[in-house]
Amino acid sequence: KEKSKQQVLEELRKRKGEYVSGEELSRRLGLSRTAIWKHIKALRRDGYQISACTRRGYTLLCIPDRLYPEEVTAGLKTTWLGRPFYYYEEVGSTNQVAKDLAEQGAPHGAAVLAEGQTSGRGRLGRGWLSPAGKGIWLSLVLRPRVAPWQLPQLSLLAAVGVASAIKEITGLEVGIKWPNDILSRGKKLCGILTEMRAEVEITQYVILGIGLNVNLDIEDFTRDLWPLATSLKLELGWEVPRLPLLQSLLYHLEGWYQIWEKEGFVPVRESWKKASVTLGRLVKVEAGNEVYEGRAIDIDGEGRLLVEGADHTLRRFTYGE
Ligand code: BT5
Repeated sequence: KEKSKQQVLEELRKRKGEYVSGEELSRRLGLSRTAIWKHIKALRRDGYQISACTRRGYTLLCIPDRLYPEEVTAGLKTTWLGRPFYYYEEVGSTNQVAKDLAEQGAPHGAAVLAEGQTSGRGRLGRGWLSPAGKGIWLSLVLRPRVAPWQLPQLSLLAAVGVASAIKEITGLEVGIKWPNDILSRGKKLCGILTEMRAEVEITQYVILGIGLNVNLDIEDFTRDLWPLATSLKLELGWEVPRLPLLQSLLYHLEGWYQIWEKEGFVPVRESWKKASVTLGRLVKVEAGNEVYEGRAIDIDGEGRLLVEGADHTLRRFTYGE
């Protein structure tokens, strides 16, 4: 039933801008006129705006602002990222769903997306606000063939990929705050949470969680986030279509991942440094129980942040705040 509904949609999509008669649809798809009408009604319930006109038939006016897997994969230019694509209306945390799927053997590149999350996760046990339909709440299952110590590079890579997609779709130049917050005018647009299962030498899988604030209005944020957080809509003043943004995000992430596999960390590092708002600044790094102050000098060849203290000693940080 789902399949023939998708076929009806496909026919209407092919002929966008014109009317297709119920008779023709029923002939092409081998379905009864009643069945066609039922599928039209179901598509409307999914949010597709379809006009029905006596004697002329049906025409697709508008697709819903939903990230349905059929819509996402229809225009997806990736070869492996986002395939398969798991879609949910609402989950606790897409990272948790992705982890469970990875444990059950989900392949490298599998994606989990939810319209809304009820207990979105930040780092270090913090939460992530994820109102329905307003953002891209996405987790990717990756199985990199690298040792666990190289994985911080992957989070930096993710930030570079997100920045590329935002630039392509909206033209907005964003900044990256170490390790991988995406900022606009100093406020957080996107957060990245990397979780993994690894042994000493072998990486089993990495879950790359990306939370991108797309069309949140100020009232969608809790008051405590007003000075700290923003969305693309708030930055640009217009509603950003999530579907092409998501497709671009997967495309750029795949592209950067492939560069990383072939050429190593050097090109990723260059791009990260260009977008960085951390380097050159006085910073306070919190790692574990330790707090270290100094100037952020560079990202080294392994992806660690180099901080020079007042006494000119250099410290390297893999993780931290
Ligand atoms: C992060 O944590 O920035 C990582 C966020 C990752 C979220 C994605 S969504 C898809 C996937 N599934 C999940 O369950 N998680 C991932 P951190 O650096 O710890 O930042 C968390 C802090 O940012 C919170 O304590 C708030 O202060 C703030 N915050 C919460 N929600 C926010 C939002 N929507 N936009 C901006 N800031 C937010």
